[in-house]
Amino acid sequence: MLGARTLVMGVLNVTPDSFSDGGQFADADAAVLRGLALFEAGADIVDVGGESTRPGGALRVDAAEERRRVVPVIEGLRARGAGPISVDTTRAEVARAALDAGADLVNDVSGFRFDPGLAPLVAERGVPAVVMHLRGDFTAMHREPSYRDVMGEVAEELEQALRRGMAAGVPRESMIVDPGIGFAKDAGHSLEAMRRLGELQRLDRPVLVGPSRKSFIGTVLGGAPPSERLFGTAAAVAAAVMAGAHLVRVHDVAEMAQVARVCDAILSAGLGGER
Ligand code: PMM
Repeated sequence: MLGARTLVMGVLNVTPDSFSDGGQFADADAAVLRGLALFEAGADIVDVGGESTRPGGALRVDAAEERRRVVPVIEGLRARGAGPISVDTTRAEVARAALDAGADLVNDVSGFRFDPGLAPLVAERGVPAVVMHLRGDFTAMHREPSYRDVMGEVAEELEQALRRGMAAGVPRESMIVDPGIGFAKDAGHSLEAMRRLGELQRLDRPVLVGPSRKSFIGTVLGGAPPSERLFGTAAAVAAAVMAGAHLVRVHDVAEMAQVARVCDAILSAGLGGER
């Protein structure tokens, strides 16, 4: 749907634990350099986020702080001629400031559920948006998720997210869907969602998948910590591309761009160039 090549979205988390403790400006500078390095390594888009959604790190920062983290980084990247930038936020206030600073798209892990002002803003600005699947809020989403049919329900709830967007005036064609690997899903749910990714094609939208370094990989690998999930991430990225993902959201951009390129080549081999 986006062409023959899988796009790579590089993760740029601007949270206090992400960079050295050299103060706010030093952190922003370091984040800008890191973002430029992600493009250099092959990222097609860099996703800038100022709020951690990790289990245990779920205490929400306030909107002003989230804005203070992401805006200087987006401005810095824009000033340095960086490529497309997305802002990873669930809040309209943060998204507005990020778009004003030069962001090109909005990545909302709540699928237009947390902030009723976000979809109208996306509509008004005419930018694309990622709608991700998530149940509950930032705290509840890590507790005992339960599904009868994980991918059936994810697809149905993503359709509802698309409808929330459309009701606010966001064209269906400008939304990208994401099954939300690791969000309100235990390891078994995440693995099954990865296996059944192809079922999201019925939504007729590009699919983004973010398996990078996530805990389901650690579970499969007998408790490997995030720093030891590189090959597991490569396997998950390969599986996602082979199952039809159009974009992958990853931390290890150079490595995963290679994985995606090889999978793309396999998918298009013998087909005369188009997948
Ligand atoms: N995962 C995280 C944050 N934002 N956005 C989308 N669209 N999809 C994801 O899977 C996703 C996301 C959490 O991962 P991180 O803390 O490693 O960035």
